[in-house]
Parts: sequence; C-alpha cells; structure tokens
Amino acid sequence: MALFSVKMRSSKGGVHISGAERIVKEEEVEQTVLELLRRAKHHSRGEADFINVKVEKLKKEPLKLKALPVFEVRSRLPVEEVLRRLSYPLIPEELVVKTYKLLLKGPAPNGSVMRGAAVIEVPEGRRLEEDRFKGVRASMLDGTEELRRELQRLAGDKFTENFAEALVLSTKVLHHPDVLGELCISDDPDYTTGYISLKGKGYFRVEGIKPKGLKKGGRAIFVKKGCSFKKLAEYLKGEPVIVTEASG
Ligand code: PML
Repeated sequence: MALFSVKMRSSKGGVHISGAERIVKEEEVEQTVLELLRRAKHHSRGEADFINVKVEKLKKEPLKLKALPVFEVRSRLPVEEVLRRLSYPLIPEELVVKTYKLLLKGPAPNGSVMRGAAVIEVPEGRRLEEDRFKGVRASMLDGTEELRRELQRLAGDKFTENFAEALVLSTKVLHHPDVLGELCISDDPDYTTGYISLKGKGYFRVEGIKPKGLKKGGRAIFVKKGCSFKKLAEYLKGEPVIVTEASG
C-alpha cells in the first residue's frame, strides 16, 4: 500500500514558528494536510504568515523501530553535572558540557539558533556539519497511534506533543550505527524540558535544562570518529522511519 510523507513548516516574518510531519496511507493524506494546516495556524508562538505543506510518496518501505526507553531525570544537581554523569563514559564529560553551553549560547556562527542539528565528533569535538547555520535535520519519520497512547499512559501529566515528536526523532537518530548520542534543548522560551539520548541507554528527559524565557537552544548529534557526514545526512533526511511502540 502506498505511503505518503506529509510535512508542514510555518514562519512569521521569516522566523520559524512550527513544523511537523507524518507518514500516512494515501486515503489519510487529505485529512492530515488539514490537521497540519490547523496546527500551523494556531500555534502558541503566534500566527504564521507563511505555511508550507509538502506531500511526497515514499519510495521505500519505512523502517519499523521500537522507541528508546524513556527516563525522567529528577536531580538537585546542576544540569551540567547531570549531563556529565549520564553521558559518562560514552561521551567525554567536558565535551558534553561544552556542547550544552554552545546550544544555550546559540550554535550558529552569529550566535543564533541553527535550523538543524550540529554534528559533533567524539572524542575531540570536531564539528562535521557543512553549514553551521543549517546543520542537519532528521525527517521522514512518524510514530503510530499505539505509541502515542502508550506514551500518554507512561508519562502521565508529563506527556506533551513535543515529547512524543522528540522521542520519535531521537529514536531515528540513535538508530544510526555511528551515532552515540543526541542532546536537545528546545528554542521555545516556554519549553524548558530537554533531553539527552545515549546509545544503549535511552532517552533521558531533563526538566529545567534551560532558564525559562531563553529563546536559544538546538540539537547536537554526537558521532563516532570517522563518521561520514554525507552518509549520516542521507539517512537522517531520506530513510523513512515509523516508531511503532514504546519500550517498557
Ligand atoms: C523542541 O520541540 O524544540 C524540542 C522538544 C524537546 C522535548 C523534550 C521532552 O519533553 O522530552
């Protein structure tokens, strides 16, 4: 049966407001386009003056993945210390802290938020993305309704749409053999829960990862030395992935 990718992105005055995507059956395309349009129009960050919706037939069957195991981190330690402890020994402690500071500062060359993720080689911290404004974006992904229901049940009042989407994205990112981890801080000034995902461990939600009101943030993907940026970008952008169920 033919499957379609439906992608939406919206902006106001040239500034990104929201984005979402789904992978759906042919008969669901119309309904999905409407849903994403509605979402683009009514967003907490304001009313969009530009909305782009793209519908594309998939050229291959999506990979079906189980979501990363999710952990809620509760700690009184400073965030930097939490990240250090979680990422040891996969990612050098100083590299994870340096990357955290970079995302808070704005990782693009002019100190703004990047459009996609930075790619950071472990252990030295060399940045591999060719364009430091653009970075690389993971796309062609979705989660099933079953996953959503399980996440709502497991996360309870900590469930958010951002969480479900981020878990799907990070599950895809971490599935690549060269990826060791991903650090994410939302650039939404009101959304202060971020995460670090680590290979073989899971997705760790960190409350208060940034101060409320800060418009900075972004994503960083940690990769093994020798990782080909080109091949990683091809996988992240082009390989369709559906996350079917939660872990645990
Ligand atoms: C974003 O939407 O910009 C990032 C969302 C991060 C979600 C973290 C979580 O709630 O688990």
